Amino acid sequence: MSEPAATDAYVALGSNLGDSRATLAGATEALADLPGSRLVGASRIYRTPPWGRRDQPDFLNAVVCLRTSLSPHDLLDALMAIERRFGRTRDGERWGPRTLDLDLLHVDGVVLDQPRLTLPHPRIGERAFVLLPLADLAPELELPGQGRVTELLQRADTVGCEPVD
Ligand code: A4P
Ligand code: MG
Repeated sequence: MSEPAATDAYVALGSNLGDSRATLAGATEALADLPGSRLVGASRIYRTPPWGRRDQPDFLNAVVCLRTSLSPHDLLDALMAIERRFGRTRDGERWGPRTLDLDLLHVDGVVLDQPRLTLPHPRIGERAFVLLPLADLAPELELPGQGRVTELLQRADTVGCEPVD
């Protein structure tokens, strides 16, 4: 039986509770170990001011690229399982502090508009904490319906966002 074709998938990592550096390193390893997947790139790590809800600690953010034969829905399930493994709880509070947030940003060739999975992630263009690390990996990437990463980054508010390594 032939293997399903592999595609590039971009995953955003964020953390602002606990040992965020160790969490991002551990989560990157867990992503690289997913079945049918390998890590093809990892951005620098950025310290970023909290977006959406200001009264919480700064975040560390990064983006990784996986080449994977998992379907987008299977990949999303795997991201949620890794979040739980790193102590993520959902208290229903939107944009609140978290040990680990993994968002699926984009999968090459895939556009989806479902509540459970929207691709590309609909809020990439508003978020310097996603665009800065994504531009480390794929500045020329064209996000369907949103535009090219470098162009979105030029319009984003990057004040207070700094690489930490
Ligand atoms: N969902 C739909 N599409 C996707 C997708 N492409 N990737 C659904 C991931 N999930 C997707 O997510 C809510 C639902 O979105 C899921 O059930 C999934 O099926 P969630 O992770 O349960 O909830 P959440 O993380 O609180 O919501 P959301 O909207 O993902 O939060 P955000 O937008 O990630 O905001 N500031 C800085 N500087 N850095 C940050 O990383 N993060 C947040 C969290 C706020 N402020 C931040 C940061
Ligand atoms: Mg999320």
